[in-house]
Amino acid sequence: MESAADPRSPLEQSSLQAAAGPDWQVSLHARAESTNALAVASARKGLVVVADHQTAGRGRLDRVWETPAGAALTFSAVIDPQLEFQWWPVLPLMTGLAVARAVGPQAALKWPNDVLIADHKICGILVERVETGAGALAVIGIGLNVSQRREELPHEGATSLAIAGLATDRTALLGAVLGQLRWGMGQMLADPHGVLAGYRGRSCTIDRDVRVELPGGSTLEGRAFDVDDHGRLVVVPASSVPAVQAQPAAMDPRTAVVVSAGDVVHVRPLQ
Ligand code: BT5
Repeated sequence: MESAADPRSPLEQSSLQAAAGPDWQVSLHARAESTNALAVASARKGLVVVADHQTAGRGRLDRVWETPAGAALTFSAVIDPQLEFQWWPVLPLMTGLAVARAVGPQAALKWPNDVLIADHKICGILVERVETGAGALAVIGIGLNVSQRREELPHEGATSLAIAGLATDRTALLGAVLGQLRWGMGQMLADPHGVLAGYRGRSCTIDRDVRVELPGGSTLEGRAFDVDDHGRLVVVPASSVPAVQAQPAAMDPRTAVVVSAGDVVHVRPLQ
């Protein structure tokens, strides 16, 4: 196990496997370009690819996920969600909820699936779908900033568990996140609406003024009103918010725009 004194001591295969438990098969790489790439290439249910140092982490839309050696938890878990197609878009949201539950009450969710602490990004999530002869598997990629110091983070809007004063044992964190992921998968089958309710309960985007950068290059400004049952962000455009200080209840949801993909900037908190 990692010592509390040195959160960057190398990860160990046997300790990770013990923390993960028998539902998962951990494959530890001292160094790998992208755990998602490795997991997609050899996807099988229960595989968990962990990199002690990930050197070319993938974000969404070909962006990069940057983490120094030994300072982050970077891994990809392969699951067989057994979900109807309509529920697949909720998987990244469920993953964010699982990470937030593992991190603790300070963690909040920025749509679609960033985990924040004190409005700073602590975790990024990339879910990829892999078609196999026996159906579709999901590769759940999670990058959690653990012991980075401020100067080791890629931008001012990022933070780490160490900066937040939270526990930094990467082995224990892997076990905690996988445990919550297992819970989330069960909930997705039993009560997906409950997962969305849990997501909304930890959302720090709902009720905020936002700027949404849409895939086509256009921008939508307004107030985030809700996350709907398909996991989409419901935004009331600024032009139809009667007054900037209006309370959410004063908005007319009939003027709302539903966004299924995009990057959100939190413009300012609701007063
Ligand atoms: C994400 O993309 O946030 C998904 C990141 C997923 C990374 C994991 S690590 C394990 C697995 N294997 C992989 O190859 N990937 C997954 P996106 O929403 O597009 O955000 C990317 C943006 O986050 C970048 O453009 C940076 O601005 C920012 N960023 C990069 N590294 C960061 C970090 N360590 N902490 C906070 N923000 C970061």
